[in-house]
Amino acid sequence: MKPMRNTFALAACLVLAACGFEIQIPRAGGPLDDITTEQRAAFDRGSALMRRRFTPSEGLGPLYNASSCAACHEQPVTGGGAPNYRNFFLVAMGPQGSQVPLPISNLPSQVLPSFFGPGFRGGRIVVPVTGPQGLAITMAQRAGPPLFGTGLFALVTNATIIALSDPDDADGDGISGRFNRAPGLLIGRFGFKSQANNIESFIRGAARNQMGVTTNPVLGSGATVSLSSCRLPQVPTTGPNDPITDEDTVADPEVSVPDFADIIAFCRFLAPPRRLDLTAPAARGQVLFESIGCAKCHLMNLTTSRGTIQPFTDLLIHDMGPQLADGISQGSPQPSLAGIATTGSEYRTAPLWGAALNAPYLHDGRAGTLLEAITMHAGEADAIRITFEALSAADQADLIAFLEGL
Ligand code: HEC
Ligand code: HEC
Ligand SMILES: [Ca+2]
Ligand SMILES: [Ca+2]
Ligand SMILES: [Ca+2]
Repeated sequence: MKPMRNTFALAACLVLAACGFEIQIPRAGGPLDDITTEQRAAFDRGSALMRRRFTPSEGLGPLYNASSCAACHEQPVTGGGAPNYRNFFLVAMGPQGSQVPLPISNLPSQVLPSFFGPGFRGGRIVVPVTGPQGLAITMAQRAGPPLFGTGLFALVTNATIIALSDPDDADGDGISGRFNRAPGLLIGRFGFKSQANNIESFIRGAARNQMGVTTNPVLGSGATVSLSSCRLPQVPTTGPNDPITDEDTVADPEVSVPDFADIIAFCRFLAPPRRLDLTAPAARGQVLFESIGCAKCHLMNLTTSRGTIQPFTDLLIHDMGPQLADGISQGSPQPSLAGIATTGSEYRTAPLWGAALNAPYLHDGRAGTLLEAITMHAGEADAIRITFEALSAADQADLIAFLEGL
């Protein structure tokens, strides 16, 4: 038995050596390379704080889904995404466009918490089929997305996003992406529907709604991309310059301002994944990716105030058809001639950098593989998906090889 195992170990070492040591360098999880020493120190402290598990006596709850940020942002390393068992539910009451959180258990947002802290009644919130006066109840799932490079979206100017939008498909290519706006009419970049503009506000919402952890502002409205005032996207009663409080007995804020600043620094400075060298199949795949139209939404190059990045998104929201539609309306989308004021079937073009590291895919993690994610495209992407499905198996494999190297 023992010699056998050694033989396996030796063989494994030889295989690794033959592949070179490149596979051992993590492709993601490190900081941007042009940050200062102090920013780097804040990033490192922030990484540890992402993994910090809060206990009820430190402020966890009273309602929560997870006890740390990393619970939903840890695959394959801190700052990544999460497997489907970490999915949470959104519950919205009322018609699209004026949806509100469920009027029970002091829910601060549309995020449905799975757990109750001490002092609160145990068990789960029972979601009624319809609300008071027969108001519609809409439920949807969300899967934790990777945060690699996400902070760079704050450096894309509003003018860039506005110039990319084509709400009425004036150029007739079948694609009518529009920008979404956070409350205060600020152009959105963050979240699955580009519903948020200020990354600090977004994270304060996550801490409150996912962990029951309260925070004070660090930069406050100073962190909005247009530097004007804005309200928290998921905490309707609190502005970005206001402290968040909750109803447990732990003094607020439950995370100190310096610690919270480090968490924000981690999210702002987390670098995009390192791209792999372009293999011959991947190079052929890139040509197909562009020629069949994937790059119309998954835009290769995006200009930022610090140079060009390759996130493969336009940060616009697109109608993805009835199967992917979730009936949840977030933000105030750019007006269009079609007059649709809600985002129930629209999503931000998913960034494809690090695609190989990002499974499961789509807003609720319903796709387990890249191929599945592609074949679930509809709506504005209908014609392009049909073109993809008509490709030979070899061409499809090349296109996926391209995605795997991003
Ligand atoms: C229960 C799971 C869960 C927890 C816990 C959680 N997140 Fe998230 N996170 C998500 C999901 C899901 C989204 C996408 C939400 C949406 O857009 O509706 C998200 C989005 C984000 C985004 C924006 C990503 C983008 O592409 O625009 C950031 C930044 C972020 N989270 C940081 C954090 C931080 C920091 C914490 C801890 C304070 C945290 N998250 C806790 C699940 C979670
Ligand atoms: C009309 C715009 C549009 C076009 C065209 C388009 N996509 Fe997408 N793509 C999206 C949107 C929006 C999402 C996110 C949908 C969701 O979250 O439910 C997405 C998600 C994805 C994902 C999942 C990524 C993740 O992390 O969840 C992959 C992979 C993908 N697209 C690849 C492609 C490929 C390959 C093509 C060309 C065959 C293509 N897309 C064409 C808009 C588009
Ligand atoms: Ca608390
Ligand atoms: Ca168009
Ligand atoms: Ca408290």
